[in-house]
Amino acid sequence: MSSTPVPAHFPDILRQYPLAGRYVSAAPYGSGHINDTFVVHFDEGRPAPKRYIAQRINHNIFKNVPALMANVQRVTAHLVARTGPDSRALALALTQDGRAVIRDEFGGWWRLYHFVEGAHTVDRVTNEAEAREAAVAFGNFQAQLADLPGGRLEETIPNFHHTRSRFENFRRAVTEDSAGRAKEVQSEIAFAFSREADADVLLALLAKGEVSERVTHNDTKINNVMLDDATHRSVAVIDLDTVMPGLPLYDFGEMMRTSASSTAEDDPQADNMRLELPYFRVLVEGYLASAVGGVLNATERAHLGFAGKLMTYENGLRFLTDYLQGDTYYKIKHPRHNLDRCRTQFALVRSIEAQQDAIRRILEEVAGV
Ligand code: ADP
Ligand code: GN1
Ligand code: MG
Repeated sequence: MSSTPVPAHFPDILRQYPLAGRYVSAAPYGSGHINDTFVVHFDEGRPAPKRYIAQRINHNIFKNVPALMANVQRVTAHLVARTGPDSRALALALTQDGRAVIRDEFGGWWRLYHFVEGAHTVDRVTNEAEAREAAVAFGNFQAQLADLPGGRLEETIPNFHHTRSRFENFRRAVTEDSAGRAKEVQSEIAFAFSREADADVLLALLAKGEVSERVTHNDTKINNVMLDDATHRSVAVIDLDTVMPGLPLYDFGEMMRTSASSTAEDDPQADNMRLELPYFRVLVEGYLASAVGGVLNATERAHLGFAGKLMTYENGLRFLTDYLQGDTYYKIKHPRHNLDRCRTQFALVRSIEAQQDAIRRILEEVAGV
């Protein structure tokens, strides 16, 4: 699926919200791989338009949208309360009758967020300060949710970071070969099988109680944190669809995968991809300096580098699985997009392995393990 245009019935959706001003326009927005995101402009008689983010939630991926939105409502309310009156945290707009999500006549699920103004996202980290900001933001985010009331959050995608189950899905995709593509990706398949044992490492530590489950974000890509246009400080963590029980190591690992890498996730030239150690160092510094730093135990701190390798491997497996299944999950812009993404991820796994000694030295220096 590629970027979706604004549907003709979009004004009908907006009419369900008590919005001031005159609807001016809407356009596809951002570079997320999952939902259909649109920026919406309203004229309220001021020089700058009032903006919203409308999203059609991908319900092929999120099977229980009402439960997902119950999570998002709980989390956004808690974050707004935690961050105080000047909060720029992600906030939902509700319909005339107080609903956070609506269903259109075609079965699509929609929600509306207030636009976080004066801030931006980046798809690639361009300097160390940005990487540090992301690490502090996601670390603080996790700490802010440590006392979320109301019981365990719903798992919006069961086994999301259960790497063993991701591996078994991949194995099944190879066996079924439903798109007839297995033959052309033999070397990627072989690489995936060669690292199978990694899939169980964190799950085994969890089973032994050596690392613990918390409320985590689970999709800590750099473009899921908004940075202030002027100060470049983080102002809001967004994309809350996968906020649910997880391991802090998954959040760190996803950051390392996207913020300490040398090129884009979909660079067609996979050999451009390697781990950038200086960024890895600032991510560790930032994560440990954030409010979550104090709660990570020595086992968790010692596995920060491994977590980056695991999340990179897991994403590589997921892209390869989607390629083998004929591109049914992620949005793609061309037929080899998922294969390109898989190749960069496996190149990054190799690079992390090749730099293991340096990673260990940084963890000794910065994390004391
Ligand atoms: P996906 O799940 O598809 O990644 P996101 O929720 O991350 O969707 O949204 C996609 C992009 O839209 C983000 O990377 C960000 O640039 C932009 N965006 C999302 N929500 C907001 C918001 N409330 N204010 C401003 N920009 C936003
Ligand atoms: C998806 O939604 P987005 O683009 O932030 C995916 C992540 C992957 C990522 C790979 C719900 O993230 O798990 O790591 O693509 N989100 C979901 O870029 O599957
Ligand atoms: Mg996103």
